[in-house]
Amino acid sequence: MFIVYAKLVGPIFVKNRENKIESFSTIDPFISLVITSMATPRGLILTPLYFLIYLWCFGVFVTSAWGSKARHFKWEVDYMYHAPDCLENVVMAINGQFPGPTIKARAGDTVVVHLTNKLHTEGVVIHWHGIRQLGTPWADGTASISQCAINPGETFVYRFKVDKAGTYFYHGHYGMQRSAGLYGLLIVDVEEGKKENFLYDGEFNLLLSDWWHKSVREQEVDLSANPMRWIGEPQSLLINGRGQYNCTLAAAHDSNGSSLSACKFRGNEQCAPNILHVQPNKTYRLRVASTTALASLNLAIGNHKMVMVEADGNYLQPFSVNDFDIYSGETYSVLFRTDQNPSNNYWISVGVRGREPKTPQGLAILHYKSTTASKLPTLPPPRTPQWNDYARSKSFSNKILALSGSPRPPTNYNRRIFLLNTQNRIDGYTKWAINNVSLTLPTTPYLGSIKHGLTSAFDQKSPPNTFVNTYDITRPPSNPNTTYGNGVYKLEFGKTIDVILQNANALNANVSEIHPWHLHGHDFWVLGYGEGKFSKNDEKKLNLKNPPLRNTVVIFPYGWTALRFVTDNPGVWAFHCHIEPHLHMGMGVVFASGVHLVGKIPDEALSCGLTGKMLKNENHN
Ligand SMILES: [Cu+2]
Repeated sequence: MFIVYAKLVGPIFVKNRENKIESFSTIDPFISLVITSMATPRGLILTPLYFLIYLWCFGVFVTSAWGSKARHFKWEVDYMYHAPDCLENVVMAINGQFPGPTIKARAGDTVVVHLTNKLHTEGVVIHWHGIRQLGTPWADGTASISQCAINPGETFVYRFKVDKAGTYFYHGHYGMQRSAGLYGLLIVDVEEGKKENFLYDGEFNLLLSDWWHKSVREQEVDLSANPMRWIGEPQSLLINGRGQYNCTLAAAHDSNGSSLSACKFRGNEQCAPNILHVQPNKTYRLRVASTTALASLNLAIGNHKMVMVEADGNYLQPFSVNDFDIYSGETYSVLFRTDQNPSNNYWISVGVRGREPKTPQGLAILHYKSTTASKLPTLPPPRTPQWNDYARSKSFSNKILALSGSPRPPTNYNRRIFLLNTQNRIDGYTKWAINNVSLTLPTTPYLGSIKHGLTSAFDQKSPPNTFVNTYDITRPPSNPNTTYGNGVYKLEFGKTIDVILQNANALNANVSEIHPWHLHGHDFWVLGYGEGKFSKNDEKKLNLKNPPLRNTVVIFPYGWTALRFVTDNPGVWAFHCHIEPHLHMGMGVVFASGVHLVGKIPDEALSCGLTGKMLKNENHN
């Protein structure tokens, strides 16, 4: 991989595989041991019995002969009262925690989650976002695709290998349960005894989300109503599940003339801000994941530059930034150096991009231990860039390149699929459609119905491979009608697939939205972004030299994004817009590949629909 040459003062030097030294200025590294802090629940009395329960609930580590571990977790999903933004509301919680517990593992470990559904009237599943589920497609946690939703009172065991170090998260993937707060972080460290590609003194995790006061049940009804009632912008942005509504932490700096008064905290409120405690003159790793339902975000740390080093569990060619955009479904690691005046504290601010922001910034505090934590930063929070400055966003996205020495994409593709993203209507209902098909999921999970040849479970006709080349992406659809569909793109196993995501005008004139697309079961290479409709001339603009590997990529308004992946993981995989209301309105497709190579699917994953009937009949015979 590569080595960081550290100096007390000066730029960071990175040595790549070819032994060439590259520098990427602005922060001064400092060699020290990696300190990882493990959170333990406060006030837990560890009597022997409780100790055993504690081990069971919060991770029992069984070391295998190879040094990798099986990490067991026993989780219960339920609703609870909580005040994420100081206003009491109902949230989805895991073991009474919101956000859910952070899973920490090492590359090569097996994670085992015994998930019990304690909800009274709803099913549940959990998707492990960014984990490819190599050989375990039934553990991907997508209702109707990889498994049946877990019924109230029932338990499902997710058992999967975390094969690659990186920053990941998990979230609900049934209805809009992610919007209800069903999410948490999944951090995979490098294997025991191996060193990370860069050095740092400590690390922090920030899980970003957006929050509505309206219940998710109502939001779902709103979006499915005729006419559709748009849910609007979120009331708050949450950092690690904490935000502030109707008051501001930065009242002293409020130059926008907002009438919000200062928030008052004793410190133990559920909505009290996160404080990151740092020592001066150290290097920290900040792991950031966005599980927003809608908002595209930008994050900055007052006065501190950052160096981007990881995206979606893949190493980047390091580059320095003052702030960075993060779309729903993406994760990043950045390094920053605490080289500012140590007698001050600094804001970490998160604001909305890509939609006219009606939500105040989310704030956290970077606290230099040389001063008191309660001292509010003297400088105002960093301003979020103009929401519609897309040139700025594109320039950032184009800087994201793979670390030299990373795997390169195959030079040629075997199949290229064009996916036109449009907003449409069906009988007056507002929908999102791909190549004029709005996805509706079947009752039987595809993985089971395809594996067992149950052809009546879904439409056997493939959805269109492309769209008419006369389609005008700059105007609202001339014929906004679309159809529902549940067909599958059957991709030949072991082939190289290109997908050209093509954005277009929505139903209203002069509106084209950002859509972050997320692929399950694979990482893909982002070959490039472009304006307008993808054409033959764009072919030569594709980057085959050092494209980044990702699992989520954005399409910009009126633009296209090209990506490439290899169908090397047998299973049925969702590929969809990560904006929760858009997916709810049909914005996704399903890829199936090599299903005949999938091993024995656990019965519990198939206990519904036609596979459920099949299993019942087998048991009777
Ligand atoms: Cu979308």
